[in-house]
Amino acid sequence: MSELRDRDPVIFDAIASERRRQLATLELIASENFASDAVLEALGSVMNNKYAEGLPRKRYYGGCEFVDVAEDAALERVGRLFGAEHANVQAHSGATANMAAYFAVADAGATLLGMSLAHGGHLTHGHAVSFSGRLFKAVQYGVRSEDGRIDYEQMEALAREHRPRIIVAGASAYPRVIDFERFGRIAREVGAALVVDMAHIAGLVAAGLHPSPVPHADLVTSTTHKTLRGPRGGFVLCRKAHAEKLDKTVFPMLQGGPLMHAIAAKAVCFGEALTDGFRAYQGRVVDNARALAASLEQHGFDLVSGGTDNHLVLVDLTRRSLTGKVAEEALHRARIPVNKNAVPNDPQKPWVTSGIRVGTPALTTRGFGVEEMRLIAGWIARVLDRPDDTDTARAVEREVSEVASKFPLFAWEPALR
Ligand code: DSN
Repeated sequence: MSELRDRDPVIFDAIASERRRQLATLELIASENFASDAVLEALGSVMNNKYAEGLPRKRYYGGCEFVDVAEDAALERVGRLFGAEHANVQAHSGATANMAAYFAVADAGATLLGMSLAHGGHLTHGHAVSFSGRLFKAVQYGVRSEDGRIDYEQMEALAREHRPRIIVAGASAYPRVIDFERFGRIAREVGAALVVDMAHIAGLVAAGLHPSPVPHADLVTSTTHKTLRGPRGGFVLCRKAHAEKLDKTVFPMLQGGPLMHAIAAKAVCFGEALTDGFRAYQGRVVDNARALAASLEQHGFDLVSGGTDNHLVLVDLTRRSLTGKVAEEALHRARIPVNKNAVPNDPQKPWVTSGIRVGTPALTTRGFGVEEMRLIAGWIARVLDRPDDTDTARAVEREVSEVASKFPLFAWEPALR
């Protein structure tokens, strides 16, 4: 870091401040995590300097023998981790991974059936402002209002009515197990390709704590930085039959040069995810989410679907006459980052919302356990009981800081980055 301090103090200070922020706050944003020092070392390496369009041993540039080692390792490890027939690890992000998966099996103008963002899906599953809603004819399914669970009957009826080319399963704010087998059955019945976006739950799937989509889907997409705890980026798994089309869709159709430093870091992440320690970590993520959900309920919060099976909890603030925006800002003042999130049938606009989404992957990486989850639920309740009261926020912030200072960024790694 000293080189950076001398050459660019503005950016050095911004990074130092961000590091302090990450240490001093209780990160509850469900899609965030803390990558290991080994991942960050690969990410900040000279592999950044190499152009390598193509695939290992089939590149458009010379001098690729060492980046090939990294990409081969990433491909072998991710294949072993998820039991996939084929993988492509070059997608720059989850959105690009989804785009590549869709265009591997469909052309623009095809019908795509995905879960509505307003019900816990994702922008790239057919929302009008995303490429997925602009280039495809999007049809959207959601969750049942009575129990917050995916409305499989609605999804199947829409599939039979619209005969989509693509059915997308997967979510960014859904706390329950997803029945990928059922999605696979209806996809086969209507002649659709099933694309599963497992970005949020990839770590749980790797650890065997959520049923795998791989046996049921034509293509599976993911990011590497959420529960998987790697560098920011994406990847796609698929059946052999789609392999050639997928690779050609990632490059040259959608992307140029792959980010070889990110691919090296993905290889490190997949290697970590193959360990027993990672599986144990995912178990703690789920235990912590259950404890957090139970404590929040004890404090009188309404939870969408009444609880959680995975790493996240969706809190419905409607009965408290609170918006997600107000809650997010109040918790931010107490150093508890969360994100405002729409709840099913939310009357508020997307930048206001009636809920917050909280998740346990990041704090579990830091070593937080069930006891701390109970403390956190109590702090959330205190702040949200009096969201405008700065004295309460300050008092909670002091307690947060005391607990945060007891946990290094990585429970399993003494070095702080
Ligand atoms: N932005 C991610 C999330 O927070 O879930 C999804 O892309």
